[in-house]
Amino acid sequence: MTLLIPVLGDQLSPSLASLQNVDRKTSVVLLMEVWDEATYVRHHKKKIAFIFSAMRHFADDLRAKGWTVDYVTLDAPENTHGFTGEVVRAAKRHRATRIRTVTGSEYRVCQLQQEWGKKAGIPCDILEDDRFICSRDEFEHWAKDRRTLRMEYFYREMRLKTGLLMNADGTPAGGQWNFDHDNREKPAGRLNYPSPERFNLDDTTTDVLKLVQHRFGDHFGELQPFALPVTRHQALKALEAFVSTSLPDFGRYQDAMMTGQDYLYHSSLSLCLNTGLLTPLEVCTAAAEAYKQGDAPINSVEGFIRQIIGWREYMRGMYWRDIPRFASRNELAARRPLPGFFWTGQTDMNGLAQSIDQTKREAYAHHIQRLMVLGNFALLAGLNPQEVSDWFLVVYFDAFEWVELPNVIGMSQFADGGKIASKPYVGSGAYINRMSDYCGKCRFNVGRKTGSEACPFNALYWDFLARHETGFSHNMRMKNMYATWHRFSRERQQEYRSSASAFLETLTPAAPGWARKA
Ligand code: FAD
Ligand code: DLZ
Repeated sequence: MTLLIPVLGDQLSPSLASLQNVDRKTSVVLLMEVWDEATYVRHHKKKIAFIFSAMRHFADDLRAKGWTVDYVTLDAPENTHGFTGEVVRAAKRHRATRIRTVTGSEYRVCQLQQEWGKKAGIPCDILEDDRFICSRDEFEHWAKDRRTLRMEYFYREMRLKTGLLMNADGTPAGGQWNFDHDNREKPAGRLNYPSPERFNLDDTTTDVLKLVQHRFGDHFGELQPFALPVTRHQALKALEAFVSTSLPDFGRYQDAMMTGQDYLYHSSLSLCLNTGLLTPLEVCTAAAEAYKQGDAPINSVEGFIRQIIGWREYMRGMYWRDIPRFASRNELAARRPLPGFFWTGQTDMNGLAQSIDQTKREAYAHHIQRLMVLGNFALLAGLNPQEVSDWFLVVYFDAFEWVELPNVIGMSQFADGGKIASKPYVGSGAYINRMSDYCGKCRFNVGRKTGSEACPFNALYWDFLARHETGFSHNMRMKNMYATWHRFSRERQQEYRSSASAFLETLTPAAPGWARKA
């Protein structure tokens, strides 16, 4: 009687359902480094290194707790380089009589898991992933029969369910559910910015870095320096450091962008959350505790908790409602190829250049850089959402399809026709100038509206609204934008549109093969 327990690269939680209530003496945990997963898109080098190192450390932690672990490295001679092949091989190797696994976070992987039992010729139990706060069934129950599925109402349900930031009488702490309106400050340059907790390399990570440089050296991004948390212990230290140093100012500077400040007051905990080194509930509980102790204000703590029990859980629910169709949605019929500068960072638009440069170095950009610089540009320029989505899936250390896709196709590119966002997230150069210091150092002039010296975001913004007027003019949240557009003279409108066309003509498509093998 041997139970085989395959654990996937984003299931690195001691609390994982498949590891509970089983006899360790008759079980073998299987972790697999496989080429198929490392290359189905050509992930950023840092992301692969992080996942392999975290997997290897997780295996060591399990062994120290008395588990038998079979760890298949990428270089193992017989490695079939696919999940199914490795599960079948391990089932034979250990004469397994049963497989027990937690459902994959991505549709593609779940499809593979369905075959495991049949291919290995033994029963395979697929358990629910209970590390999320809202189960897929519970989300479906919330969503069915609703006309619109806005995050805010879902979030309130999650506040009630978890009791986070709730008063004893069922009212929200601080008297409001949402403090977003307090969270839009641009920091003055003189502030001392905190840095996220970073960690020294050990032998395991050093080996992984060599492997990644050797096998994935031609992937996007910089591998070194590498100092990410790769164990649960380090992830807990990173959480502690965030709560004590950054959380107090997280709220007011949440939307700000500053040259040379890659993280500002953001947590960069997404990679720990998405791989299971931390659970969403423990992260939120730590933040709520800081509020209770008077160490962080309500606008910061509420804003932070909303991102996790609100947006993160909601995105997962929306992903499972629409996948596999989600991946190919293109409701705005955007067809322009992704420009090459997304990969090289070589553009005169400073906000884009800065955001791409830090993405290359860190495999990280914070939410507003992703949404209002990179995503905003892609949407305004009418870039093909599937190419945009592939780019986002490759470049960020936290990018897993279940969370990347709804953020890109839904929230950022409006390619789902508005199921996630009630209006497109678009802004002209004025928005970027208000929230960052990028424009002062840009060769384009953010104050100029049209012409070759003007910030391209300005003409692209009006051109986007004009292109999609039929679709959006009835949207009440866009009424003011269209009212302004219609106050412009015909000539001025034409100038915006010609300026946008002239700019779009200058874009050179990316060479094939950056995101997926050509
Ligand atoms: P913080 O600002 O510190 O926020 C705390 C946590 O809240 C994050 O760690 C994350 O777990 C969660 N969170 C915040 N916003 C969102 C959101 N919109 N959806 C889901 N969770 C959220 N997030 C990913 O985890 N993976 C992705 O691949 C991803 N792709 C994105 C693509 C686009 C175009 C956009 C606009 C957003 C994307 N996000 C993604 C959401 C968000 O930008 C990141 O979660 C966040 O920037 C991670 O940095 P952080 O940990 O410092 O976040
Ligand atoms: C992203 C990734 C990478 C790069 N490599 C592996 C791997 O070698 N082994 C593994 O178990 N998981 C990897 N992952 C994560 C998977 O692609 C996928 O996101 C999860 O298995 C979904 O549950």
